[in-house]
Amino acid sequence: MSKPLRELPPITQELIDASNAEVSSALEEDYAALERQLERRGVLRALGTTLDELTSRVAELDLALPSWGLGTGGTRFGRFPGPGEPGSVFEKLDDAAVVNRLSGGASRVSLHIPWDGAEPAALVGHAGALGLSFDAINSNTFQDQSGQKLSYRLGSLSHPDGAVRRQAIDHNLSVVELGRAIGSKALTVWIGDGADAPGQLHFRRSLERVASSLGEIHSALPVDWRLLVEYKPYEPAFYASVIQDWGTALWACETAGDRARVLVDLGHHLPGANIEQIVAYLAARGRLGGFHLNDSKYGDDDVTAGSIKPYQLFLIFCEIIEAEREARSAGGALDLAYMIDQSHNTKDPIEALIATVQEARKAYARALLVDRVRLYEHQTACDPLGAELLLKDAFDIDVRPVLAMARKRKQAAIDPIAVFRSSGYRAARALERTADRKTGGGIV
Ligand code: LRH
Ligand code: MN
Repeated sequence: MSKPLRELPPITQELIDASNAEVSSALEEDYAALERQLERRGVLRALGTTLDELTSRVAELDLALPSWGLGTGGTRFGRFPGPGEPGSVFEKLDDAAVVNRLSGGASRVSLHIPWDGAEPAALVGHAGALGLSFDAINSNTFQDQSGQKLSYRLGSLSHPDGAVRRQAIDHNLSVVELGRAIGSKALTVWIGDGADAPGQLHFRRSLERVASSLGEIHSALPVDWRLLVEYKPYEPAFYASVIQDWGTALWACETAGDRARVLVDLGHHLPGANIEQIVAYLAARGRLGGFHLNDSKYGDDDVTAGSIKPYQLFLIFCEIIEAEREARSAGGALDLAYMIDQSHNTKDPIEALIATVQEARKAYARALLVDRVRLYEHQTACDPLGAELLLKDAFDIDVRPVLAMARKRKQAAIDPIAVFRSSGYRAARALERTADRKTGGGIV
């Protein structure tokens, strides 16, 4: 009999059940109405599925939370810490558990080292008691740590100086060791390496150096691990980034080793980039590793996924489902890492992350409702409007009863944000964590 999960007062199962009891009959009504509508329109019949099957598939979509997204984010112009924000990796895990308990869809956390460095046993123990586990672990050679011998100011895994590359590779290997001890199965590598001026970099040699460094890291990975290589067009480098786009990351992965995969951070694309097309191509090469979900209007804004471009998020999930069908029909499966990477500068991080789980599941549910057979017919018949309207038909379905039912059936909150706000969790943490800071509890 599994040990009951540690409660996070004032967020208790009792509070969730009480809130659900108030809104459950309205949900049942909305769910039944949606089922009748989709049956009348023949949508479920065409897909050969039922609304309950769809709801269980949506409930399986579980996102990994970024440890760094549970505190208040900031920009170079400043950071305005919110009340009761977490001051240690353990307090971040507590808050992550609240997101999971209320949303029913975020049972893993992605750590960033050395930001979250701690004793593996303590991490596993604390997370386990909360019903959490660890997803991909992130290395960091885009900042210098105190006591570090060589600086990453002008590069790390691509640095012309082999000693700097050695130091960066060793850091990644030590992160893998910690990851192995806490149960992670993947290493995420994002490097800020690049140039601020034309002529500063030898493009080809820089790329070859980073691919060889990644190759060394790949060969040291445990056999059941993957290496996730994240690309980014600019920032912190403002003329050229060594791993600037999906093609470069694909090249680096194919050079580094067969368990290297490309990580698609939605914010790491120049305006106008067709991300769903990139996802389709990476999957076709068998090198799609996973996502850092977020949204953006301008640059790498790291705002809440689906808050600016929900249709793009829907189209991305359409390509994921298509790639999954193709992988399954070839006897394989896609094993993607669904992680969030956001910076919450003005929103409560817990609320924003709950909203993100909902937006991702909303996009996924709508994409599951696309009649692919008829879509192929429109594509084969070169009927652009037929194809477009078919996608819009799915996108326009109000799937919120499915999302709420998926939460209810996982004993999560039918209305998670309302429960969080009415719980007073943040105020309670504000009292407790401020007191801790004063008495030196917790890490400032
Ligand atoms: C780089 C990035 C990367 C992380 C960092 C926190 O912009 O997306 O994934 O290491 O944000
Ligand atoms: Mn990222």
